[in-house]
Amino acid sequence: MIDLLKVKDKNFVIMGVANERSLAWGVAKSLHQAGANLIFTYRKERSYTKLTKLLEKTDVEAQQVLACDVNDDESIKKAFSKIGEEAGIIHGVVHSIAFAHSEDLKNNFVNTTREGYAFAQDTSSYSLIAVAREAQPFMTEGGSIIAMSYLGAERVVEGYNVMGVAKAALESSVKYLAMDLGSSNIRVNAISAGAIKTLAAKGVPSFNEILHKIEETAPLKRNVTQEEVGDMSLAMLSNLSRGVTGEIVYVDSGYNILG
Ligand code: 1JT
Repeated sequence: MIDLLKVKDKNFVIMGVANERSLAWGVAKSLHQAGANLIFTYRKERSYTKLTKLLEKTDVEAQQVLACDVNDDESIKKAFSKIGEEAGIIHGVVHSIAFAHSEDLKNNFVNTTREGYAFAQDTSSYSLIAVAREAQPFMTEGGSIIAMSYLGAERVVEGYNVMGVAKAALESSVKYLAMDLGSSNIRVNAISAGAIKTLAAKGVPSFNEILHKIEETAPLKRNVTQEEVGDMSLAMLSNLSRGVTGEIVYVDSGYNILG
């Protein structure tokens, strides 16, 4: 078969696998099927344990597994210099990281605290800029960076609150980064994924309602899967999307087009 993807034996950094349901794990599975080399970063010890178990029980292999705390510039610098040392060239980065205090997703948006706002922005949005800056020196053959977003960035989705504002900043950052890094042939895009039951969605009281509404009303009349997000991510990381940058690509059964 002709190799249209051109990801085989290339090096991809995947940030944000917390467990089997993580979107980042979906991306890992798709990249692995296509023959890519995978480098994982984690923050929590718990995520490291889960990731190790996933790597044991599947045929997905890791070239490297490193700690990286995206709230800490030094930690990001250290992780990427270790990756650069061992892998040499980085061809792609998957940013699948977001966090906010649970009270900021439960309370009314008007009660968002200054600290909660800053924390959501720092973890979920600024981190992409810091990661792109540290990855760039190693992306000497050009490449692709993707981030994960959600419809709540542009529309009011009840309860998404401070995360919606953080994702709005993330989507805008994708566009400014695409402009900056374009001359190095590094593309930057976001996937706006439909609602999927991940660890992040746990504890969202209205989540089942959201899933049902999508089944009833979205053009495809069903919810999307982690694998579908993984496959579009693969496309955005691959040579197939070489003319696309600064874009927000929806993998959401078409739900976002509804009026
Ligand atoms: C975070 C959380 C980021 C949940 C997220 C997320 N991106 C998507 N989701 C799922 C979701 C969450 C809510 C929602 C709709 C979808 C939680 C931890 C912080 C990061 O509201 C209707 C709240």
